[in-house]
Amino acid sequence: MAFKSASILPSSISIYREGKSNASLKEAGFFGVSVSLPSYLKADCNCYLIRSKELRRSELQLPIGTIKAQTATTTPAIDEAAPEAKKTRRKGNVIITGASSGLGLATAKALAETGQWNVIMACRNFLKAERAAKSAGITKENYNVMHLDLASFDSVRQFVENFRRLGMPLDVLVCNAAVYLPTAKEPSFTAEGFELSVGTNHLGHFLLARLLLDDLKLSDYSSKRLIIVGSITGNTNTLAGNVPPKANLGDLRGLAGGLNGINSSPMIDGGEFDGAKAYKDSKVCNMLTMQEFHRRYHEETGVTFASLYPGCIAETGLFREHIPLFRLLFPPFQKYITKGYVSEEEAGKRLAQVVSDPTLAKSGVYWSWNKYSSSFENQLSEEASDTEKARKLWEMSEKLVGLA
Ligand code: LMG
Ligand code: NDP
Ligand code: PMR
Repeated sequence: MAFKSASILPSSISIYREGKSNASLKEAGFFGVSVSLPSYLKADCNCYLIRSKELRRSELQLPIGTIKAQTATTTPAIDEAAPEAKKTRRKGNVIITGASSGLGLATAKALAETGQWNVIMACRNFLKAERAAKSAGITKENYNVMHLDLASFDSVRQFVENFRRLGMPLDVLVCNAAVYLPTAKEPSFTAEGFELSVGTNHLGHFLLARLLLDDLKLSDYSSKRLIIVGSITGNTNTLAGNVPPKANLGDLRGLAGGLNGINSSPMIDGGEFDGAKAYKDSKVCNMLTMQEFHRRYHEETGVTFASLYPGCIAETGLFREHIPLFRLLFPPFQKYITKGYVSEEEAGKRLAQVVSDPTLAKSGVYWSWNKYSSSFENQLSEEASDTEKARKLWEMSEKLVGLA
């Protein structure tokens, strides 16, 4: 565990690397500078076609996996069971967006392997997702692939409808999918005309999560959760968050204008298009949204809302648009220099913990891991924990996705 500072940072900026919070450490810094910092600085049947079997499941409110694993005669026993026993007997149902590669796929695998979870892989490319699941060795009793394109509100709404038709309870939703367009010179847009990174990573997930909250509320699972993947690069209280261009939502004027690049800027803060900044801004939105969900709904619904930085998974598809030299140097840079590197498998286990570990049930938390892979509650940057900005972001996002 280590909190580090670097000479490129102004003295007022605080940074951390992986480490326990609430500690003050002294260690050689990133550029050899030694500093002490306080803690806070630092294809087959796995599709959603509705068949008669599913309709019966729908009536019974049971997950597909339960039916596959048990005979019909065992199901009434579940209904008759004492409430506590009922809570723990069935498999959990978890939707993971963007489970066709990287972190999402690794998390799907980690959860499916336990035999305790039915993973709904919500993906824009159905065939790719099926192939990915197969080559990852996820067994078919433990997953379904459903089509979801977060860059289209129609697709998000259609997904929710299709999921509801399955009749299975929803216990955990993981908003994981993302796009990163660091080399784009011009913005690209979602179906409804929002800049693609914020449109996909934030607005698509915002609509999805708002709609599926109703389903989560109905779950009788022991711990129901809504998880939105965040990142260190959106947090300007870290070294990684200070690599230009830095995240900054400003006064949200671009978002208020519709992020369409026509009569408004494509950037949330109203500035010139910058793909790397748009991604980092979208991650700030993800972390603010998680906290606003927590403030608005945790008490009323009992749902746990959480975000996380899983570590730097330097080889995922996220960097597919970056220049080849970056893709070549970035993994060794993270492995040997920053030591922030984490494998897809390890990152998947971390997110799987946030999904299912009873010790990570606290709501409103941004989880990180130290170098021994122990989780801790991390501190968000000033902007990523700004309650007023979170409220404004929520209200504007509601309008943009058509919920207000
Ligand atoms: C922005 O540039 C772009 O403007 C934007 O469009 C978008 O692309 C965005 O975030 C994406 O980037 C930001 C700028 C950072 O990025 C760069 O200029 C490129 C930096 C590339 C860094 C990639 C990591 C590769 C590092 C190479 C090291 C290879 C090491 C392999 C080691 C193997 C070990 C066995 O701009 C800044 O951050 C400004 C500050 C720059 C600080 C100076 C950088 C120091 C480099 C630190 C690396 C240390 C290298 C030591 C080399 C040792 C070699 C043995
Ligand atoms: P990947 O590119 O490997 O995975 C992203 C996934 O999102 C893919 O499955 C992709 O689908 C999917 N996706 C993209 N656009 C859409 C869309 N419009 N609709 C539905 N799905 C879509 O990247 P990572 O695994 O690295 O990223 C996963 C999460 O982890 C992201 O939220 C990212 O911000 C976060 N993260 C990543 C870090 C890293 O170091 N890699 C660090 C910190 C956070 P397809 O396969 O079809 O392209
Ligand atoms: Mg960063 C402790 C140092 C640290 C960590 C944990 C990360 C994570 N990065 C660190 C440091 C640095 N990075 C430094 C010193 C530099 C300048 C050389 C640097 C550069 C850099 C670039 C150009 N880093 C990057 C990029 C990207 O394009 C990645 C990005 O910003 O994607 C949005 C990235 C990342 N660095 C990370 C992590 C986790 C990323 C990727 C993804 C993300 O946040 O989702």
